[in-house]
Amino acid sequence: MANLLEPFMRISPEVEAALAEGRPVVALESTIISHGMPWPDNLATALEVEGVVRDAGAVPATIAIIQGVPHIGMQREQLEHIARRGTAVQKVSRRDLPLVLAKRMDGATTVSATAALAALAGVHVFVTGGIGGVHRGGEVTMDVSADLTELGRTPIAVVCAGAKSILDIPRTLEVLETQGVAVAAYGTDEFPAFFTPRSGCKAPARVDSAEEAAGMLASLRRLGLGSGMLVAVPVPSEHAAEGEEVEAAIHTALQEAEQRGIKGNEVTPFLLERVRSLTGGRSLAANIKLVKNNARVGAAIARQYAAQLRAQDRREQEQQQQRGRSSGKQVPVLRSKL
Ligand code: PSU
Ligand code: MN
Repeated sequence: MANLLEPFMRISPEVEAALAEGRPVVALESTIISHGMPWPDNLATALEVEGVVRDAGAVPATIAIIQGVPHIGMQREQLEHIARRGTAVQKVSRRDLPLVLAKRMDGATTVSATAALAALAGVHVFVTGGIGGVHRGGEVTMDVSADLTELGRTPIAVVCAGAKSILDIPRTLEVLETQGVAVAAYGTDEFPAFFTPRSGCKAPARVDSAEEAAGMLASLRRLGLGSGMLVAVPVPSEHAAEGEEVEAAIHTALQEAEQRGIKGNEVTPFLLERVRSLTGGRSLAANIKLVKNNARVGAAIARQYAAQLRAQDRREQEQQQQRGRSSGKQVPVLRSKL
């Protein structure tokens, strides 16, 4: 099936078929593969997370840029290419998209670029590990991840485990509010802090099921606000990393970043890598478990969302048919296929 966005974007046949039929699709990012985890765990995790999404009844759409073309849904060889090259691949946030496309470069997309591309392709549920946020000291440096402003302008539900405490979590929540992002913690009142369910910050809202989260997404889309939402899933307690050990590693990593003058888009990858090596890889194990848990929840939300759109289509068609008998009007385009 020809795609209107070709050749600017390539949607895999599997993803395209699912979208055309209104079946659930879950977007996945690729910076977590290139910059968030080391080879070969990164490839293994990327494939396993896709498997979790499939097993939960949705189609995974991992997003990355290959020779200047955004791919929505990747072949195994393409994933392996990004995973092997690791940090040599350009990290691509929204601002980097024009350059990477124009120069026909490869790129691993962050939450911001992934969300933008997913929404263009018609995918409205997106799973990741942790989102970017306001960095500690961000009130001075203004280092605020483009992930936050993206959520303010893109109608998508991002499912994550909250934000790592390498970030300033209270200010991250403030910016999300300013951006108009609907933030809900999943099954808890507290906003989770990635490795631990506790951040000390109350979540602005709470949902207790995939159905409730999907209901929020459906409302947000129906209103046409154009902004997005964040579903923050706490790490299951059996996988929570030792809080104190990770906190100590984060403290050391932050000091090192400061001493070495790490700036801009290198800050997050530097901190993630230092925390991983300072905890002897234990944080990586927790990281992998938690992304898979998010994938299960995200796939369930995508399924519920698809079911809600289908139910809405049916209701509207019935109403239209009733009205149509008297006025002869056309039946509207199916909402589940938009
Ligand atoms: N936080 C994590 N793991 C990650 C990232 C953040 O715990 O892999 C990645 C995501 O791709 C996120 C990006 O979108 O880092 C944010 O980078 P920055 O802080 O430069 O905006
Ligand atoms: Mn930054």
